[in-house]
Amino acid sequence: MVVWTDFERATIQDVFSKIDAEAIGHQALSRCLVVYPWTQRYFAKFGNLYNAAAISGNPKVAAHGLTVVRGLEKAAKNLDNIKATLAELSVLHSEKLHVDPDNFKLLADCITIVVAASLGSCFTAEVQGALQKFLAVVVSALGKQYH
Ligand code: HNI
Repeated sequence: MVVWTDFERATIQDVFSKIDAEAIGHQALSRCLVVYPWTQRYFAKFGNLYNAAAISGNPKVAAHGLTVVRGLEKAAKNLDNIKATLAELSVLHSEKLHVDPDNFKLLADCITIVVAASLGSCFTAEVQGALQKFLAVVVSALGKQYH
């Protein structure tokens, strides 16, 4: 089981209370689809992903970005049980969506970047450490149901 310090627990809750979930989700998913264009293949039914402007202007990308952050919030509320909390989501990504689990880390890095930009000087090295540890645990949990 993952051990969390009091600082990490408080920081993770603080980050999720400070960020604008809709904006962060939208920006992170848009960035992922632009920086790692192969991730677009999973979102064929979203329609126009032709270039960066089309991606960030696509309402389905915005809506799905928020869905991703809602998933992260659920994990943040269950820090001592992230694996079980995300087990169903892991099965979905593996068995139904067939998402290559390497992509989880790529989206997690985009989330780190947009949270950093949003929090500015509040995003200290210690805050980054806590957030990246949290995201690494989420990435691992999402990959758990892959065989
Ligand atoms: Ni992901 C659906 C959370 C990474 C492709 N994804 C979801 C849902 C959540 C979610 C929540 C909605 C499930 C449901 O409907 O029951 N995804 C997350 C989280 C991460 C993540 C927390 C990592 C931080 N997903 C990824 C990545 C890809 C991805 C990296 C592909 C590159 N996800 C999808 C697709 C769907 C999806 C595709 C279905 C979308 C739809 O609308 O049908």
